[in-house]
Amino acid sequence: MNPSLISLLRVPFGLGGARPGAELGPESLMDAGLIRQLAHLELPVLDDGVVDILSSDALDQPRNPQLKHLEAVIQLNAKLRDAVSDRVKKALFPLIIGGDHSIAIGTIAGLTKHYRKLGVIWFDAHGDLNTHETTPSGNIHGMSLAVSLNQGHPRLTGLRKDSFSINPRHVVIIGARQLDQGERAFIRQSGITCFTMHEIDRYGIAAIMEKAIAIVSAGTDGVHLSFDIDSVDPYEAPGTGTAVRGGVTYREAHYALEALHEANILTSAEVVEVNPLLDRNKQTVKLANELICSLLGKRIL
Ligand code: 4U7
Ligand code: MN
Ligand code: MN
Ligand code: MN
Repeated sequence: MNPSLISLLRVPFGLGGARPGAELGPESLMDAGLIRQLAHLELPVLDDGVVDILSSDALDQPRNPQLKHLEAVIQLNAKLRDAVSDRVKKALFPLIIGGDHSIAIGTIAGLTKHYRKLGVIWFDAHGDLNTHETTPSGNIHGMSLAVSLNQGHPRLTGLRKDSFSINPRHVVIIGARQLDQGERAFIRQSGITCFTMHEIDRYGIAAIMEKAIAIVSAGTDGVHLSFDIDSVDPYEAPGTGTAVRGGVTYREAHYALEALHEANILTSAEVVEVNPLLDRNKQTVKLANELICSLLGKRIL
């Protein structure tokens, strides 16, 4: 990672997902000592504020079952896009803590106002490649990678109108184990690389990270990590809204993020989908903080 100053942005937003609680993620990570832990690593971190929706007006829009809470998602992501863009302009390293995964729309829209060829590593049990036409749930957190690749409802892709497009060949999903029909077609047709749990089992996490790092860093001018905590097995990370068993282990998750630190390719990162209301003994909250520390260079020796 760049030695640059880290701008920590908190995004207490949960309306992109179905289950209440993801909006409490940032507060719970802070309460569990995130700032203190980062200070311990002697990292330059700027506690850089909260990005939230302005009013609840947006929550009262007519219900669209294919795009739930569309107005709130748009309002939040427009603000987040502009905040992230501002931090990149100031040469800061944006570190975003969510919040549900719909916030990746704003994060990535802000990044791609500057990065012309952004690479993306998307850790997730899911593909987040649905559109309003393929979604089985209507929850926009299942559409954020599609929107970031300019696919989906024009109100959502419109958030990216002043942003550079991302080449799907510079996108790698890691940890997938629950893909919907439309998402499989999307992956096949787009050229995205998807390392499912099957490939992690076969090659091991070290080889997968090596391949992923090569793919996102060749011919790109920046690399974003979007880390959905549900990529981790629910045995280790029960506190998340759409848990799927058979995920990456505690050690695999740490190794993956340590390898990203070592590779020194990231220009931004976000951690999403921590839901303290569904957690057990703050296990998931603590894990999220530990993983952020690994990503930013915490070493065992
Ligand atoms: B998350 C789902 F149908 N694919 O679209 C959908 F399985 O950000 C889940 O990865 C999406 O947590 C999960 O609703 C979104 C479902
Ligand atoms: Mn996700
Ligand atoms: Mn997920
Ligand atoms: Mn989830």
